Amino acid sequence: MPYMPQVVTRPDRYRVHADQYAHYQREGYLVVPSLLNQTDVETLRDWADGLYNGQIPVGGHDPYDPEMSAAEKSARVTRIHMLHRNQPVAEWGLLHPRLLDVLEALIGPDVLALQSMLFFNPPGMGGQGWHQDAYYITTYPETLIGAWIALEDVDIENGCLWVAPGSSNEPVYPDAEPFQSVHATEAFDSLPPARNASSLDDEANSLSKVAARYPEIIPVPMKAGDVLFFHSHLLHRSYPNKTKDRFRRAYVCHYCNARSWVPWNHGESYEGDSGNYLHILARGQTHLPYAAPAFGTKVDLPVIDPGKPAAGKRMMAMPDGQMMEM
Ligand SMILES: O=C(O)CCC(=O)C(=O)O
Repeated sequence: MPYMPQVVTRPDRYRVHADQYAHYQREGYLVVPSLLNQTDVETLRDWADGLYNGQIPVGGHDPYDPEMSAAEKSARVTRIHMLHRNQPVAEWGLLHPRLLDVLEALIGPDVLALQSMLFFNPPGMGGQGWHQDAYYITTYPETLIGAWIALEDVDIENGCLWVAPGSSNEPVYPDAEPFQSVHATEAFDSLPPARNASSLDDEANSLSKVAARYPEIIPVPMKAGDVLFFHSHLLHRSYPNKTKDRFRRAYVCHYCNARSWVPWNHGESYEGDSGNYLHILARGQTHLPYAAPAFGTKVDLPVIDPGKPAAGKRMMAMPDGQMMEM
């Protein structure tokens, strides 16, 4: 079937600069300031507030008690996963066209939306030790990427993310249990298992030592509406919110190239040998199965005319060493 990626033009389309692309490839992360406007951030934040305060019911959590104290609320929930499967606003945020514009440039053209996580991190809560996201979400070939959307200003005090720039060049350190989280471990001469990945205890978490080999480990302070894109091999972490009166709300979503095979469904079962059919095609096309948005969020997929020849250039090497267009 003839298919060439076609960029959909919109007046607010975000165009990635070559320097931004190179920064992402070199350092393993990229912050795009003000990718979401304040209206969109408020939509996500109001929704997060509704969930946190119990006005919007969340499956799997205790029913709302209007008398709950701040301490009871924060003990009730610090983060919620996969909300895009049952909440229209979560699906809208996951498939936000400006996020997809950047993803199309960094891992596209074909983009599959896999996962969503809403972090509340009220005062005193949250924090996740050093880890690599590809340890948790498997994509073959590995094309996983995270998009960390700041729903309010984040800094060292309220628990922003920290990254080890360049650590995206590390392999994924596998689970102690073989075959659970990484491919081809036998292809490596020595690949020590990740012990206690994500633990806040740096002595227990073996990835702390890998991160410490990097010359700088930096915090990533952000303004509400900024988005941090980060490579799935990048070592990153966060600390608990140290403030007494500020939340650290973030909406964090994961994507991969839609041509990757994804034997993953957030720990849930799936039919057959891959979960691709459960994940939403957000841009482009794929030869693999995929899902459509459940709540009708619009995605820009190309209309393919099977009768139209592919638009790609075909080149041929000439005897004099030059390339000629056919
Ligand atoms: O936001 C956080 O505290 C941790 C997020 C994170 O590490 C991730 O999404 O992989």
